[in-house]
Amino acid sequence: MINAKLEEAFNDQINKEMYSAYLYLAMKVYFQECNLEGFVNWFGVQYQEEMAHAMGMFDYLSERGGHIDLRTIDEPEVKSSEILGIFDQVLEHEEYVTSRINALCDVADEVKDRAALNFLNWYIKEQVEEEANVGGLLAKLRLIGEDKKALLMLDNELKARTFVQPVIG
Ligand code: OFO
Repeated sequence: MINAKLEEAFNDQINKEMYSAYLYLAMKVYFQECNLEGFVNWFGVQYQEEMAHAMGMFDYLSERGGHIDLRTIDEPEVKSSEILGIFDQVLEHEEYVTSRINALCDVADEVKDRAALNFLNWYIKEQVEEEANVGGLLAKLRLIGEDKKALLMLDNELKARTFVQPVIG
């Protein structure tokens, strides 16, 4: 049976992963309204990934005999109406999620749950990848600046991203 404090931390993180999905869905709406299909696709995949992260923890908590407590998901706020500003927010959000995963690991460490720490290693690696991907996109967007042709080329590139169901844990 999972420790109650760790169970609470997992439930909180499930909610945060679902919020991430909801935030990226709101960003997808923004790009739909700009008719930038590649960015729409990118955020659609991002949404699917976040839901997979949430469900990975959902399934794990269930496997460990924990109680899953589904909570209210906050309304997502897209803070900028500029593409660069939106990606700045994505990076800031991912850095926040990384800090929350680290905090979840701290709880697993505190209650000496080695199995949970082992499971959470997947999320640690995933966050490194997520931050690197978004950082790379931000660097490209900075290079592009006001060049609309280059932006359309990047949009075209982003159409190729596909969702691959991750094997978590
Ligand atoms: Fe779930 O990794 Fe992004 O937020």
